[in-house]
Order: sequence, then structure tokens, then C-alpha cells
Amino acid sequence: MEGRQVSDRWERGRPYEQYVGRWSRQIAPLFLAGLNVPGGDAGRGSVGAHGSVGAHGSWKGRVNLPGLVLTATAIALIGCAARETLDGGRHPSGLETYPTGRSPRAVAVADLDGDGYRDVVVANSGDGTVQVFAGAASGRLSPATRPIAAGNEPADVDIVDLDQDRDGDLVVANHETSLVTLLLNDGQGRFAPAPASPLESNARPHVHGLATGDFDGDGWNDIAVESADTGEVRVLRGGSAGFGRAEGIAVGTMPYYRLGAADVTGDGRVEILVPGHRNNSMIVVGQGRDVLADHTTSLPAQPWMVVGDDVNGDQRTDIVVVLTDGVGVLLAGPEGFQEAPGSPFFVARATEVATGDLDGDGIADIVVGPWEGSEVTVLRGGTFLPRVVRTCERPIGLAVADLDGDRRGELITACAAQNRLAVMTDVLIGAGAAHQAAPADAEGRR
Ligand SMILES: [Ca+2]
Ligand SMILES: [Ca+2]
Ligand SMILES: [Ca+2]
Ligand SMILES: [Ca+2]
Repeated sequence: MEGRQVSDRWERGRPYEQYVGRWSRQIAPLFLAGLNVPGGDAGRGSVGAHGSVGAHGSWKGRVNLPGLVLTATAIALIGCAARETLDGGRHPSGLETYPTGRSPRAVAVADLDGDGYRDVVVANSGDGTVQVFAGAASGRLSPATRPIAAGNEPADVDIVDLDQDRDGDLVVANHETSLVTLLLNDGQGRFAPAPASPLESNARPHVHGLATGDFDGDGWNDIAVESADTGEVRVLRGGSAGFGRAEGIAVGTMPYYRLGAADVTGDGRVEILVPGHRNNSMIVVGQGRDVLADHTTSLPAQPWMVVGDDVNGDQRTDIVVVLTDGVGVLLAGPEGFQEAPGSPFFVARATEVATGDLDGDGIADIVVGPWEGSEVTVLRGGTFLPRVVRTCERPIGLAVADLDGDRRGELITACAAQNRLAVMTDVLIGAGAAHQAAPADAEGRR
């Protein structure tokens, strides 16, 4: 990404103290102001279709005093708490690593060969390929398949059925270009480019992340990417004749840098979740067509990535947003989203997020990865208590999926600086125990 608006180095190393200081100076007074207004409406800052959110960036929704106090306290303490989890000794959770291509950047998980076991796809940004690791009953993965050409610098990969033959196909975002590569599954987990691949999205300057799903409800899966310079989401609609020309949906801000996809309106269709990078907002695009102004939410810091999942077990889809040096949790309720107590949670240089049930309690947990380093932060669903887990170097591709069939998800990380895929079991088992994974040896085994 060129450095005109943001650079890929991002210069995101804002010290923790500055983050807290800014939060205290700018955001806390708004929450306090909200307390004096019935329903806390002074703290409301929703954005219209033209993106005129106030400069203050406050959460939309009610504010209550206990939550506020917890928030103010928690954000000051979480840095300490996270560090403490590393000091208590080694946890028996397993870590297996597998060699990948160069600079693996993203992972996706689904059963691709139809044998009933989930398989893992890795996008290797450094060599323009994807690889498949086949799953088995043991939960261990087979060594990677031969690399499959996937276009320039694959920065994201999603698994979705593009051609309605009931197997998962691969969609790849090609960073430094505006292209999206499509690889069709032959049903056996072997992939070949779709006839129209790569698709031209006309994103400017280029694509980073993907959102996929049947946005418009016609039965065919669609693809969305961000176009930062034009302030648009670019939507490629699937259909029986393949994909049509990309359509631009103006979102009133600079969308950056990874879109999400989830049904947050409860209408049974998947909405596009957009990090509004310039005005600290989260924009919801419905049916791949319309900005849903009443679902747009202002945020307390600059967002980078949005995902939707039920992270408190009430069967509603909540929203988790990667913020600069933090992660925000917006819980869905009958009257819209409300910030979870303690949110935003401090995570230094937070870059990526994934959700999934790590401990088998039926509630999705949250995993946040950094831009650099080897530690991911796990927030247990429901309580959001943080735990730091060491995996491999630069774990910027993340997924949670149950590979061994014990109903507890594995933490799957693509480690860009180590050319490895790491799979950790039982990440959240053993309350209070620390997690400190040993470095992988030459065979990739611990
Ligand atoms: Ca499989
Ligand atoms: Ca297919
Ligand atoms: Ca569709
Ligand atoms: Ca859980």
C-alpha cells in the first residue's frame, strides 16, 4: 500500500500510555457527559450515509455507570493482566507447526475434500500461492499440498461455494492489485482457476481483505473488497453466468483495511461490515447495496478490521472490531449495539481478529493477533478476560476451528515471519494457567 494515506508499516506503534491518555481525554468525558442524559444519548454518534460522524468518536448506544467504571479501570489494568499470564509456567496445550510457502498471511478452514474433516488453506503472500493442509480424525494436518498459483501477493483467502456445486471454492485478494483470484474446487480438494479469474474489482489503490457471502439473497455468493481511495466498497455479484462487473457502494469514509461479513440485522442475509478508517466508524452495508445508517456505529479509536459473531452466548450476532492498539466488543441487544463492559480492551499493535469457540462452552471466543511479535491475545467469550498465548512469529493470519472433533476449537495461526502454520489445542483449558509455547524444532514439533 502506498504511503499517501496509510502505509503498510502503518506506523502504529503508539505507546500504550498515549492510547490510554487519548482515551481518557477524549472518550471518557463523552461517556461521562452521557451519564447526565436519560438513555445516554449525548454519547450517541451515528453516521449517516454521507459519513458525518462527529469528531469525537463515541459508541452508539446506551452508557451505564458500572460499565463505564469498569471500562476505565480495565483499560488501565489489562496491559498488566496480559503480562501476568506469561509468568505462571508452561501450559500443557499442544502446539504443532507445519511448513508453508513464503510469508503466509491468511488462513481459512472448511472441509474441502468431502471426507468430513476440516482442512486448512493458507495464503502465502510472499510467493503468490495458496496451499491446502488436509485434516484427519486425529486433528493433525497432512503436509501442505503443492503450492497453487493464486495471483499477486495473496493477502486474504475465503472459502465459499462460488458455483453451487456444494464444495468450497477459494477466493483470494491480490494485494497491490485490484484483482480477486477465484479457484474452483473439483470436489476432491483440488483447485483450478475459474474461467473468469482473476476478477477486476477496480478497487483503489488495491485490495487487502475480503468479505464473502450471499449479500443480495439470490442464492449465489458474492464478494466485497474495500476501495480506500474512492471511499467505496466494491461488490462483485455472483450468478449463474459468473460474476458481473464490480459495483461501487459509497460508504462516506475511507474503508480500511479488512471488511467483515455477518448477519447483524437478523434478516437472514449477510451484511458487509466496513471499518470506517477516517472517521472512526463501523458501517453496515445491507444486501450488498445500501448503507444501513441506523446500524452504523461510531468507535472510540481507528478501526482496522471487523468481524461478527455471538461472543456472549445470547444467540445474537455481536461485533468485534480491531482498533489501534485495542479491540472493541459491541454486544447486540434489542435496541442496537452496546459496548461490552471493559471494552475497548488494550492489545498492543492489534492487527487481526478471529472468533470461534476455543473452550467448548458454546460461546465464541476472540483471538487478536499483533502486527509483529509472537503473542496473540485471547478474550474468553462472555467474560472477555484476556489471556496471552505465544504461538509463532508474526501470527497475522488467524482462525479458530475444531480440527480434532472434541468440540473445542484449535487456534490456527499463519506466521508470516516463520513460514509456518501453527495449530494449538486447548488454548483456554486450565483457568489461570499460563501459556508459553516452546519454539518449534526443525521438524516443526514441540
Ligand atoms: Ca477434509
Ligand atoms: Ca464450488
Ligand atoms: Ca448473491
Ligand atoms: Ca467459548
